[in-house]
Amino acid sequence: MHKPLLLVLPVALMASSAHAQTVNVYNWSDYIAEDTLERFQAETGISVNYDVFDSNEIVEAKLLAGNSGYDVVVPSGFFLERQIPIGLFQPLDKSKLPNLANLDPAIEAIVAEHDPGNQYAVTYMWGTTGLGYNVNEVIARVGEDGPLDSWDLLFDPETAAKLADCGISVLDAPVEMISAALNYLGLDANSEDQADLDQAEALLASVRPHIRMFHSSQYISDLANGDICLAVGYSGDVFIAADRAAEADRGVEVAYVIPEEGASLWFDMMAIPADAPNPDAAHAFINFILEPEIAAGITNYVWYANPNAAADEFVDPEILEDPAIYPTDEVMSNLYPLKAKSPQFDRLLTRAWTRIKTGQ
Ligand code: SPD
Repeated sequence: MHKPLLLVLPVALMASSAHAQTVNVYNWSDYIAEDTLERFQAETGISVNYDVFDSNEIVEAKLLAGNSGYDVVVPSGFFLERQIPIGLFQPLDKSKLPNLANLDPAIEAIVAEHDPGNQYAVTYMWGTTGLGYNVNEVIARVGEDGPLDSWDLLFDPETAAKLADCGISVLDAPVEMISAALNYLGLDANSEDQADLDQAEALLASVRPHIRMFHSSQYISDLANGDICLAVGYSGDVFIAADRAAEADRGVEVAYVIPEEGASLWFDMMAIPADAPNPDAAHAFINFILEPEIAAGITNYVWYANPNAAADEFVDPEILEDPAIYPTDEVMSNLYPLKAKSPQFDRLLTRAWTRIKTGQ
């Protein structure tokens, strides 16, 4: 009489507690497929509170303040790297993440630079930061033979001046923008040297009059609508803009380029805050994202590469074979990974960035 009860009761309890569970997720904007959250809820019974951000600095400020209320956050590796040692995350319980087996060991090895032993975080998606442009408007101003695959579009003051009237937007992301300037100057993109930073600041200041907007997500719709003609942007976001422009069919053609001088390579990482209210639900969410068809579904919708080797067969061949999304070894050799910044450099960087933005 007692045995069947014992077998049945825990299942009933599990089902009712799963229904009562919620996972609080904080992710980048425009970074998930339309049906991902719905499918997660249908599969696990866990509901999702989903908030979005467009800057690593915002996530970091919330985590540092504590009690963010989030169960899963998705900072980039070069921010996560300095957040792990100060105790902002809890170690993953890998026994709850069987789908870790799907991850590409080559990507695991790269992100272990940020998270030694892959103990605290799992790659969500990864990409590059390059240039998105309105093909017709830019060619009309710089010519077919202009520097269409070069950071000259932004950093050469004469070229940038030609594009000022159709609109230049840059990321409001100091690490990204200063690294791009350092790299363009032939310096180490991750340099923390004051003299190097001064040169990068001077370069950005020289083109500042031609920059219309500092924003890290608005360029998607602005490019798609033809409201700007050049954006420093995240790879997938520019592809989303290109897709929306093509769908609208109003004569706007958007292209993404990894400039010949190189571009940054970054990895956005799912991690569980130390004070997460529901770590079990967080593990369930991360494990779900690691399902091959789910990861592929996100990639197919947001045009970012995923780290999931088992997902490749479900990724649209057009995406899988695009070297600007899944870089070949040759493209990869022209990318520089962003590294964590020290607090000292961060202070210098923040001041420099404020001067650049305010034009002082
Ligand atoms: N819309 C999704 C944008 C993801 C950008 N990741 C940021 C990487 C920072 N270097």
